[in-house]
Amino acid sequence: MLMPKWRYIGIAIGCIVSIHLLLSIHPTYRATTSPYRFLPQTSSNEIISGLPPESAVPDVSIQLPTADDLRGADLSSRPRANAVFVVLARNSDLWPLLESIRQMEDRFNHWAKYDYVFLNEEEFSEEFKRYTQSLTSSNCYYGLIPADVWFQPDWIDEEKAKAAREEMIRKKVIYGHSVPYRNMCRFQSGNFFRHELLAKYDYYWRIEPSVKYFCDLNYDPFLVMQNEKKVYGFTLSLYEYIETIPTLWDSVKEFIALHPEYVAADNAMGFLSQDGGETYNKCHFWSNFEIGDLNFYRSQAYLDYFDFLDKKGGFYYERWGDAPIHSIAAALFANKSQLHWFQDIGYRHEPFQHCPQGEAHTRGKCWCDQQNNFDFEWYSCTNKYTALFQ
Ligand SMILES: Nc1nc2c(ncn2[C@@H]2O[C@H](COP(=O)(O)OP(=O)(O)OP(=O)(O)O)[C@@H](O)[C@H]2O)c(=O)[nH]1
Ligand SMILES: *[C@@H]1O[C@H](CO)[C@@H](O)[C@H](O)[C@H]1NC(C)=O
Ligand SMILES: [Mg+2]
Repeated sequence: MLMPKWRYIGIAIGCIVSIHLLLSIHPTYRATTSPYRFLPQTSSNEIISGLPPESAVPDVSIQLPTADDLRGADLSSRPRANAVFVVLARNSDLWPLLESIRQMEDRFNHWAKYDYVFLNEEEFSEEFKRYTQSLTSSNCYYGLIPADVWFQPDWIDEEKAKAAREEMIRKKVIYGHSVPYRNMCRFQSGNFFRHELLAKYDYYWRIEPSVKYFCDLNYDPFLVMQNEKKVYGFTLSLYEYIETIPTLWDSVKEFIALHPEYVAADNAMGFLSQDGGETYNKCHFWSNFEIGDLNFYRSQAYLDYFDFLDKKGGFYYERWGDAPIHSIAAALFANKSQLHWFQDIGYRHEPFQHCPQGEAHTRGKCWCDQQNNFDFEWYSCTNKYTALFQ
């Protein structure tokens, strides 16, 4: 009988040898020249239970270091993306926002060390700057949004906009009364990526106040975006309130009739429509979480698309949200393989959450209840996403 100590050492050596064998035959690993050891890629599929067949969700070559690889490792020369966290916020959002930032630091950014850009149509207070910067060792930049890209444009007929707001109040549409909310939606739809503080970056991850990040992230999702040429990453999807977008789809159809060349060959129309584009099923990725390619928004296709929609006035005559605006563009102007469901990022924005299932939950040391998971609830659209790959 071996002494317990020797038994552990034996097991440890056994593990190292078998991991080494596994890695040495794995192409992703062989191609990697990284300062820390990577585990082989995980099929996105094996981390969820009760889901459609193996091939349902595209395989992603996520390179996964273990938590131990990261602890104390020298990551200074690790592969990085040119990426940034983007936070649109008011000074009054400070405290709920700190909850989100603190979690992002604890779960991911303490080792990844990406910058933050904070944007506001008013000057950020000294207090806001001090407390946000105090939570991170990364660079924080604070930008003022120019009035002409924030406020309701002069060419909007205020009488008509006001009548629309009053109608929405009557119908009890959430934020239906609010002009600032509409300014926010329009800015997030068509202008955030043009802010000068974002000019030097290629990828962004949006953070909102009062959200939760449940799991440790031991790989860099920005590198997934970059290596796989993804343009849009999400965790949650759902149906939009039709009262907020009654004429949006007609406008989109008009636009793509004018510009069929912008529609990607292998697009994700099936996520948006069950009749080949005739009607919109109201599905969208929930944009309070999004990891995206800024150059996608800077493309002529997106700029023309936003401009066309903006001229329709629907941000003010209705209450078009940035979630359907981003989602429709990503689904139509990119190939479906360029959308990515970040299944292993546990996330909550009231009142819904995505909780990683099975092995991913363990690997991420997630603290969400796996039973509390919106993915395949009736009001989720994620089954329309997975169906794209069946
Ligand atoms: N600077 C600024 N930021 C805003 C304004 N309105 C909203 N935001 C920010 O824009 C993002 C979206 O606003 P939210 O109020 O969270 O909207 P929502 O997620 O649809 O609704 P909630 O359920 O209330 O979270 C958040 O990051 C807010 O901090 C505004 O008037 N000015
Ligand atoms: C989509 O894929 C096709 C090949 O299937 C390719 O020709 C095209 O350039 C891709 N479109 C985009 C927007 O990447
Ligand atoms: Mg919010």
